[in-house]
Amino acid sequence: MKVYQTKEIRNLALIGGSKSGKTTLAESMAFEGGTITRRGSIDDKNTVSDYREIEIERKNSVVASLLYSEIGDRKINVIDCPGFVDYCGETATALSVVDAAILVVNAQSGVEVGTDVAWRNTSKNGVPTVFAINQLDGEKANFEDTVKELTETYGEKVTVVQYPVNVGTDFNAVIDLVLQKMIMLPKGNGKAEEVAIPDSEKERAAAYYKILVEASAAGADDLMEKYFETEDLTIEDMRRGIKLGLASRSIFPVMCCSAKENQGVRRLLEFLGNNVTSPDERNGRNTTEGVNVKVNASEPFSAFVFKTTREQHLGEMSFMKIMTGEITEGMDITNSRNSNKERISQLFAVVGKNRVKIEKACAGDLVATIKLKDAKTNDTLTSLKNTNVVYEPIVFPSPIYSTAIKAVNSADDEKLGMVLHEMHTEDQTLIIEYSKELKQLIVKGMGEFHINTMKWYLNTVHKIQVELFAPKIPYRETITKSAEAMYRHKKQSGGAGQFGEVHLLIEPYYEGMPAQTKYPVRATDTYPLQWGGKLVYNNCIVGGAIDARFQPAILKGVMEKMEEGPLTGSYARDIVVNVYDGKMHPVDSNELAFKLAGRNAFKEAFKNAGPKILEPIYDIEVMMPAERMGDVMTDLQGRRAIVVGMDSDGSFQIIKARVPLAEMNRYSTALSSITSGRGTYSMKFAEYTQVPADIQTELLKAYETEQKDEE
Ligand SMILES: Nc1nc2c(ncn2[C@@H]2O[C@H](COP(=O)(O)OP(=O)(O)OP(=O)(O)O)[C@@H](O)[C@H]2O)c(=O)[nH]1
Ligand SMILES: [Mg+2]
Repeated sequence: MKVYQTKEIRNLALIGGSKSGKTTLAESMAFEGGTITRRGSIDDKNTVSDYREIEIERKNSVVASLLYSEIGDRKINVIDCPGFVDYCGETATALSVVDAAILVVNAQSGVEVGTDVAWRNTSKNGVPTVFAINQLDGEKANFEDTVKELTETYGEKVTVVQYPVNVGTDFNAVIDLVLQKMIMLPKGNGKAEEVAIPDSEKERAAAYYKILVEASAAGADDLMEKYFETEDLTIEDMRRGIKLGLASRSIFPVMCCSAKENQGVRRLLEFLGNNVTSPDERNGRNTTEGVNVKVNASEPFSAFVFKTTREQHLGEMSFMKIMTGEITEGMDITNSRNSNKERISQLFAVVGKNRVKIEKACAGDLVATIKLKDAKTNDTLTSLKNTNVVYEPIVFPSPIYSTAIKAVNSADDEKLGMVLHEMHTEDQTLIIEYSKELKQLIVKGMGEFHINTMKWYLNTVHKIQVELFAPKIPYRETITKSAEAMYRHKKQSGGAGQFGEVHLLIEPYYEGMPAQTKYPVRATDTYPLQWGGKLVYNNCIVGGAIDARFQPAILKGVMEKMEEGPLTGSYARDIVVNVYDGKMHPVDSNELAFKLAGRNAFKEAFKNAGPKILEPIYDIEVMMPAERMGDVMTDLQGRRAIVVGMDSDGSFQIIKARVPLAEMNRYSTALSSITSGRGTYSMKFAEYTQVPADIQTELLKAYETEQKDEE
């Protein structure tokens, strides 16, 4: 294979609604670009892109696949992303390394949930976007309605560059306004043919052309001026305007195809090759020090690892975008994260499941290698001369769905932990945490479907049967008023006895509070707690009632009870402890005795200090189509939410609210059903607040029952 130079490379992501035809289009692109010789199909389960067992079984994409096509002297790299919103981490990956997106829209169903999500991702990342209206051969295809919906939803910058002469089973030609030709598109693998626009289409073509010219004028100031003066542009100017406007997102060209029948695909590739910028022309990638590095072939080698996968028979495969310089087989490189030296043993151009061995690749290219000892997603690889570069990581969406997980057979526990860890390295939107506090292994993901995919892998590939259940809520305990207590720990059994007596006063802690004056404080220490909040420990002992050497033991006893709060065993927080009196025994007093006395005195005082259970509150932002706002609001109110603001984004409304975590179990599934899949949300921890009295009673009861069960 030829070594492609930076200027000859184009990097694109195929994104869009689930089942709009991205993988089928990727297949036809690979076929047209000569990298496969036979077109597979989703129904025959033999595409190069959806080759993983789960993808074949489910007939949808789960993992983004890299493919490429060779068209003329260009190499067009395409990342085929899954459309299902739970796999949005894959889209985030792709959009962070490409220069444009092909947003595939199914002409049989118009704008869908996934279209919206994909669109928002391109706007958020500022990625130039071309719409490919697919499935024009489908019986229910409607081009005009689809375009109307697109312009209504995404604005007038959505501009027709091609339109189909007929749609449905008769789909066999498009009018291409850039070429000013009609392109005859035979179904299957026949060659497209350009002919003059027939008289019957001239009027329609002229109407669309007028809109295209006006839209392309927005691509550059001089074109705009020219257009204002003459209300027209030459074809060359219009073409220049499209290219510039695409890059600056002032035009979103609409192209036509049938991926399944391989109609319009070659022209789409040519259009992309001609109009999408080469990797060196766009913004580069920032380093962690904020320096923007542009793709550049003449610098020493550096690359960004954007994905790792585990491939059958090959092991771990690392996908990288070469940012600067070039990479060659056998090259020695360094991983900036850990300064590990690595050797590039083999280098591949990738077409889904197929790999083509290459010896060299240049800046801008997307390639893969295998057998790196320790390269992970987001790592920077450099040549030995360039080791101080570290590229900024991909920002993945935060997981919104949590579940507790355990192996059905406890003998699998260790393996489960290991496999989950491996899965996280391949999919960073899957987060694994062992919660010491809850004593549960927690998995967080992008939704119930995402978690089910994880379960499928565990069951089918790794043969681990698992159980999923709702995670416990990390409650906290605190007090609302002052209280005093004393405790005497006394034990006389046989030989040496134990004796310690502690008197203490506890108070609710708040920032900037004055010290109590009843018992003058002789020494004070503030302990920020790992689980949030503080413990202030005041030594107020006078006259040597308790030796200073026993203070650490008393503190330890208090801390132990803070770790396992007196009400429900949850962590306690925000308390001031004043130890003001006590007694010692000349022989029997020791650390253990004072620890137990401290612990029990604290527990006693806590009970009388207006103890309260606190629950975690999250800030959530829910986005939904305006017409579903009422239903979303009603549902949120049923979850004890407090609405704090509202906003809008196009035809979408945003509700900002504060909701107790305890009410958010399976929210993504509920929201999806209320909004027919069109709602999305994000959530972030805000604070701990007291639970309402009825809920406190319920929790206390539940804890009591749990304790009894354990006895
Ligand atoms: N009639 C028709 N069907 C198509 C076309 N493109 C795709 N399909 C069918 O639509 C279904 C989904 O196609 P895919 O290529 O898997 O769609 P996708 O967008 O990759 O789906 P996800 O990856 O799951 O989001 C399959 O049954 C395809 O055969 C097309 O151009 N015309
Ligand atoms: Mg797919």
